[in-house]
Amino acid sequence: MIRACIFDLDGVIVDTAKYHYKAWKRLANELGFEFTEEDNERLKGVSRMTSLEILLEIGNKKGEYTEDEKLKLATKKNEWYREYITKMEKDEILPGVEGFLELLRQNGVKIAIGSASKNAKTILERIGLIDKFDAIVDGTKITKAKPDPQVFTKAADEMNEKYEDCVVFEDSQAGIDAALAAGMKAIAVGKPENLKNAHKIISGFKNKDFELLMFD
Ligand code: GL1
Ligand code: MG
Repeated sequence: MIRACIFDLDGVIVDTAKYHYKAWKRLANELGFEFTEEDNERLKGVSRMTSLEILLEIGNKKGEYTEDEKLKLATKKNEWYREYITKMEKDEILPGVEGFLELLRQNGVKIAIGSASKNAKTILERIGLIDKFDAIVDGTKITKAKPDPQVFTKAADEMNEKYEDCVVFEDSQAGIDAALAAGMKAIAVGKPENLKNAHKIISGFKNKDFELLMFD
């Protein structure tokens, strides 16, 4: 019996994945290499500094920067990213999300955010969803990034729910792996070719009913 749903933020609740991509691509281009959408799949769900490491590996620039320089590069990316998100409007909430959250509420299912992003609260405030969740676990509260299950187990703990009674909604492979490692159900949001091993896969929340939370 599912008692709680834990949502990733970027690419699940709101289409900020495109802004992360835009900002990382801008950084890659400035460093002199290309960064494709396919490359970007490897960064999804991953923390800021690990994302930078993967990006530098893609550009064959690993080992070229000191820790201090890397911190500056990540900060620059974050400043660009924040420029994009501070202009975001409520209409950037992905289709069907608000209705689905409401449906869960009406059926007594708890809801949480489990995101690697340190900008999660800024975004939730911006789109007017900050008060909707029973727990918000973001990049400021965790020490281990997805695919480690910490972000999701912490969310379940904050809601006082058992891991096996939780379902995670994720658009990244690292996030699906994290949910499975926590012993939770995983529902992938996106394209099957990018997302393996989830219990279910959906393209979005439009017209989704309570049956989505039924598993054999
Ligand atoms: C970090 C990374 C992003 C993305 C998010 C998780 O966000 O920088 O590329 O992987 O985690 O969705 P942030 O920089 O906002 O902490
Ligand atoms: Mg995501």
